[in-house]
Parts: sequence; structure tokens; C-alpha cells
Amino acid sequence: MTNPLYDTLFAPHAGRQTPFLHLPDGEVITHAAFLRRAAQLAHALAAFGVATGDRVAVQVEKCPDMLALYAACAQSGAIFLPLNTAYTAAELSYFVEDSGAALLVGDPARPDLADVASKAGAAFATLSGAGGSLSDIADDQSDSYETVERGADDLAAFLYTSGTTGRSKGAMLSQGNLISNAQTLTDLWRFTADDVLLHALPIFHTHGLFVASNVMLIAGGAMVFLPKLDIDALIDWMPRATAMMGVPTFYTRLLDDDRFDRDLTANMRLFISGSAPLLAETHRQFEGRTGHRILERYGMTETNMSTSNPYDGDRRAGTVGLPLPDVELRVCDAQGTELPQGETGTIEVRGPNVFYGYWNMPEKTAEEIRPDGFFITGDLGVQDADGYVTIVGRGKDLIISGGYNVYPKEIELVLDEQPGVLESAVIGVPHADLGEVPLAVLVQAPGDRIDLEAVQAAVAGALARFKQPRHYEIVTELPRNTMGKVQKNALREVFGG
Ligand code: MCA
Ligand code: AMP
Repeated sequence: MTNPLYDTLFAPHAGRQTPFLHLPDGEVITHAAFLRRAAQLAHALAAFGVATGDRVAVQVEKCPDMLALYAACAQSGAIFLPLNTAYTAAELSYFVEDSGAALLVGDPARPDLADVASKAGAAFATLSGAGGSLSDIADDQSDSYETVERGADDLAAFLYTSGTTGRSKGAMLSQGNLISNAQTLTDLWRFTADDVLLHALPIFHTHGLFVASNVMLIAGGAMVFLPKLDIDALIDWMPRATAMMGVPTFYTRLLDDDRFDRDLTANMRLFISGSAPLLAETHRQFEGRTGHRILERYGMTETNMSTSNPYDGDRRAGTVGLPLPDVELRVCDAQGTELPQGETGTIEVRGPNVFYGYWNMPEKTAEEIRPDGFFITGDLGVQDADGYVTIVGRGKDLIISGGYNVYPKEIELVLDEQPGVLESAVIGVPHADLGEVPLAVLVQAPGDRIDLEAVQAAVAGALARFKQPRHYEIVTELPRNTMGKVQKNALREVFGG
């Protein structure tokens, strides 16, 4: 194989006149057409000076060309770096600079991005829309491209993941990481060329890109490619689909709709949930309404997927199932000593799915990957006698809102800078639709005054909307333990976390 990722996911589809992407307006992009477009985009990347091993940062709305750009990066040996469309220019600057991206591909509707690129010394292009420069150049290119030689150990993607220190880390994923996981999941979940997957997830995260899209590419099936979660569209397409992947909010919103019932899901063979805890209650309600048992799985940006409930066996509500066939999982104490079965500890995983490390952060990498290769997830779990894993909490200070990770530290750093704020603490509080949302507790500086509107405006300029606290509380001091550490549990008790 000259390029394992391209050769596994994309090359087998050359010339296949089979549907790959069903778009909301009824347009169908065949596998063959998709590959031709990817080749054109690979030429366009070269025209922007992108070379093998270069990072291509991409912040554009979900569209077929964005997925084709992923294929183009694979084919040309560039490293794909997708970014959440909600990120502000301030957040984006960090990713583009830190990664040393050669090119930033942005939305034409975001004129501030050209500036972000130029400050970071990266070239800038827009993808789609009127006058989209990369797509315009691609239109004039040959639709075949000589695949660049790469190996399984070469890097294929960077995904930035925020951290408890407030500084995002670029997780380096190799071709081998992506292929092994996609192959394992395709087999485990029995995806074939006959499947039609409802795809309403964003494609800038592991879930929508490496789980959903890679699996469908290996299987050779089709995707109903919706720009975002749209319950009407899901209900409309469901009788023509066979499977869906979503975060728990997808399932609770479907259950809120009376049209969603057994008849509507008669053609579906599989519903998969992940990225955030699915309440056992949602699992049961879903089964009661449709007869389908949702299959819950668990993973991380750094590991792709690590566990899954079985396809044929018992899909146990409230658990994330069993370690994947090629993944070793252990539950450990803080020193990495494995605990007896049935005890709660930190989940550690090892296998071909585990990433290569954090870009330019060898110390962080060494802190999180043990010398024996086990990655410390920071999730607290317990494994039962049958091997089923239950996530019981998080050792890391993390809020998951609608499937997006929000690290309190990142918000606290912004809040602490605001006039009148002596210090702050951010906690997650329950939210019926999104699972949890951030609540900020602010301590007013003595003799000073906090202007909440000004604080909210400053936060809006600095942080993506999904990270912005939905509630604020002002207190005179934060509860601390004898070591001086803020007791977030005490805050959760007071403010309903
Ligand atoms: C949108 N908003 C949010 C979120 N999404 N606020 C908090 N949390 C969110 N997740 C804000 C918008 O800025 C807007 O703010 C308002 O909520 C409504 O926006 P809208 O676009 O209508 O929201 P939506 O389309 O209904 O989106 C909600 C969503 C979406 C469907 C839950 O966020 C989503 O698709 N989430 C999936 C994320 C995902 O793929 N995660 C996987 C990463 P305003 O109030 O100003 O109007 S984790 C991963 O990959 C690991 C490896 C794994 O295990 O899978
Ligand atoms: P990310 O850093 O975006 O990759 O998010 C990974 C985190 O999401 C994990 O460390 C878990 O805390 C959480 N997560 C993913 N899947 C599940 C699940 N099925 N149940 C509970 N938490 C999950």
C-alpha cells in the first residue's frame, strides 16, 4: 500500500456510481464523483503551497467539499485539522499558530479569518460559497491525482482538545490510528454497502468524522448528509435510512417528537449514541417507543473509540459496553496500579487506537501516556464481572454540553480578567436538552462592582457560544478545602450541579 488511509477509505470507491452522499435538497453525490472532487481539491491544496506533512486548518460549515478536503489531505499527505465553526477569531488564532498550519481554510462569511491566518503566517483560502478560492481553483483542476506515498505511522489529523489547564492540546492521530478503529467499528457494528447512515453530526470532531464518516467509507455505504441536527429532516429521511449516530441530545429531541415511533423506525437497524452519557431512562424510553435498544459506546479524541456495547449481545442501559476487540482497558488508581474488578478508578486504555501524543507538548504526552503505552483517560469507571464498563464520573474538571467538551479552566481564565471579578469558579449544571451547561460563580472584588453585562460581552468576544456560561452567580467567597483548593462539589450542592 502506498498510502494506507487513502487506499483503505477512499481508493476502493474509484469509479463506483453508487450514492455516497444524499444532500437535503435531494442531490446525490456518487462515490466516484466524490473521489474526483477530492483529487481536484488535492491539486488546489498544492496550488496554495501545501506540501506533504503540512497542517491544513479548516473552519467551514459542514458541506460535501469539507469532507472531500479531508480525502484530499489524505491523498496528498497533508494533515487535516478541522475546527469547530463556533470558535471565535481569538480561539482560532491559537490553533492556527500552535499547529504551524500552512493554510487556513475558512468560511467566506467570516472576513476576520484572513487576519487570523496572516498573523499566524499561514496562507488563507475560503472553501465554498461565492468566490470560494479553494473550490474555484479546484474546479479547474484535473480530477485525478497521484496519491502521495505515506505509511501507517504517518500523521493524518490533528484534533485540538481543551485541557484542564485551559490550554488546548493538538492530539496527533496517525493513519494507523484512524484505520484500525474504523475497521474494528465497521465489523463490530456490521456496517455494509447496503447501509444508509443518517449523518447530522458536525464533521470537525471524532464522532462525526472518524466514527461516522470513516466507518461508512470502509463499509462503502451512503450517508444522508445533513448540515446540522434538524429533527424534521431526520424524521423525513428515517424511512429511507438504516442507521444513525448521535449524541444523547439527538435521542432526547427525537423522543420529544410525537411523529417518532415504531413505524417510522421500521427500516432502521441501528441507533448508536456517544460523546456524553446517555441516561438509562432515555435508553428505556427509546426502547419503549421504537422497540430499538440504543447501542452506547465510549471514546475520546485521543483514542477514537475504546468500548462499545455489543451488536448481538446485551446492550446494557447506563453502560458503555465492552472494550473493543483490539483495545486493552484497565481501571487503575492514580499510580496506574490496576484495581480489583468491581472497584471504581481511572480508565486507562492501550491499543492501535491510542494517539501519538500532543503536538509540541512532550511533557503533557508523558503525563498522560504511561511508559507501558496505556493512556490515562481521566474518566472514572468501573468494570463488572462480564467486562461491561460504566462511566461513573470524571476525574478531570470537564463539562459536556450537547456533546461538546467545555473545560471550566478556560472560562475561569477569561472571567478572572474581568473588572470587579476577584476570582471565579465554573461548574456544570443539569440541562434537559444539552445534558449540562456551564454556570459561573463570581467573587466580587472588595470595594468593586461586577457589571454582569460587560462580563458577558467580554466572554462572548473570547469564547465560542457553547462555552459561555448560561447562568451567573455572585458570591462573597468560594468554598475551599484546607489545601486552599476550590470545592466545586460544595458549589454544585448550592447551585444545583
Ligand atoms: C449549539 N449551542 C450550544 C451547543 N450547540 N450550546 C451549548 N452546547 C452545545 N453543544 C448554542 C448555539 O450557539 C446557540 O446559541 C444555541 O445553542 C442554539 O444553536 P443551534 O445551532 O440551533 O443548536 P443545535 O443545532 O440544536 O445544536 C445542538 C447540538 C449540537 C445538536 C447538540 O451542539 C451538536 O450537534 N452536538 C454534537 C457535538 C459532537 O459532535 N460532539 C462530539 C465530540 P444561542 O443561544 O446564542 O442561540 S466528542 C467526540 O468526538 C468523542 C471522541 C466521542 O466520544 O464521540
Ligand atoms: P473529547 O475530548 O471531545 O474527545 O471527549 C471525550 C470525553 O467524552 C470522554 O473522556 C468522556 O468523558 C466523554 N464521553 C464520550 N463518550 C461517552 C459516553 N458514552 N458516556 C459518557 N461519557 C462519554
